[in-house]
Amino acid sequence: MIKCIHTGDLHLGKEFKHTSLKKSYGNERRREILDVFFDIINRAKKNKIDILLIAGDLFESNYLNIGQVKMINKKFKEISNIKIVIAAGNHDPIDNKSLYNLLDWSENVFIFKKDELSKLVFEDINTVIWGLSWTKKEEKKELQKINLDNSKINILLVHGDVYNKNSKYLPIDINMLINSDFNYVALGHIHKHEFINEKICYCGSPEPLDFGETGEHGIIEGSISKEKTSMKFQRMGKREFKIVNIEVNENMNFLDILEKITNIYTKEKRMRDIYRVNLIGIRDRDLRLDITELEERLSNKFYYIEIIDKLVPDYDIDKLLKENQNNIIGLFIKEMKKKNIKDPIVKDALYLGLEALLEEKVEF
Ligand SMILES: [Mn+2]
Repeated sequence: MIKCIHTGDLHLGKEFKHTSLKKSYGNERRREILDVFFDIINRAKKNKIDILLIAGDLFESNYLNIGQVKMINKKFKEISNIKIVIAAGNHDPIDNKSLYNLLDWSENVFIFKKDELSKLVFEDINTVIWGLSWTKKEEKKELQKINLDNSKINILLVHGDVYNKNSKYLPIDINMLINSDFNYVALGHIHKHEFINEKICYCGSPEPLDFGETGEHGIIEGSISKEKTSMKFQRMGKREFKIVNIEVNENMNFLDILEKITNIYTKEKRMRDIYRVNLIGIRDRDLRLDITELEERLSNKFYYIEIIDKLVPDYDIDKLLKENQNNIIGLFIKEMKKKNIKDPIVKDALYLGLEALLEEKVEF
């Protein structure tokens, strides 16, 4: 039995160019990702694991410098009795200017250098690790079938896409994996952790990178033997991305909305996580909602918040009907009035429909 940590998609050095994020925020995120990387190394040491698997995109080769790579190597050296096996991904490919080739790596670091499957045999722990690295930013090659030595523990380490056969990101035949005798398949590329079955898993990014990566993030950790694989998700991320819908109604003013947003989570969570708030529902037609002002007023209550205004104004239905007796807008209002307009679903449908119709009217 061997103890393993499976990680990948760290994207060390990533530049956060998202326009709505403040500049200082990008620098801080970069540091936090590095901190999570150090946390993983410390955890590997503390839990006395045998192998640390890194399934690609350890860093972003365009943004990391050699000094930072040396720092990563020094950390690897600190856990010299742990084998670190790396398969490069599309953000850190082994090409002619690869940072992987610029350094004498610590003796416990093993990097797959080819874009064809090869194996590393570790006799001392009776384990074979199969893997390949990307050598360019796109990899259309399909993963070929492998003959395994079943007297040993077999692990596959690869950065690729099991969901799309036509993917330009190394398509992998999922059925081939499911029907194989691998004791564990450590995948990278998809940033949300996901077990395809108990032996095949995407580790996800340990620290989430954007609003496409909501929910908990961390590593996969556990034990692997020829008889039994027991790998589990372990939360590691410092912050979470959260997308929240907040319902507004026509009786709420600026301060009411401000208060409602502030009260969504505890102070601890507000100061930790990264929020995108969608304002949904109906607003008072006289309320001029300045989103920038709202964000500014909330900036000391949240670590990070961005607000998206999806509100529909509270229309003066009778006035609109009077003005639009002979067109589609009037017809629409008359139809909707036949239903129960106090029903929130009918009301929403009426206001959303009016918004679309009135917008069109302005355009023509
Ligand atoms: Mn990635």
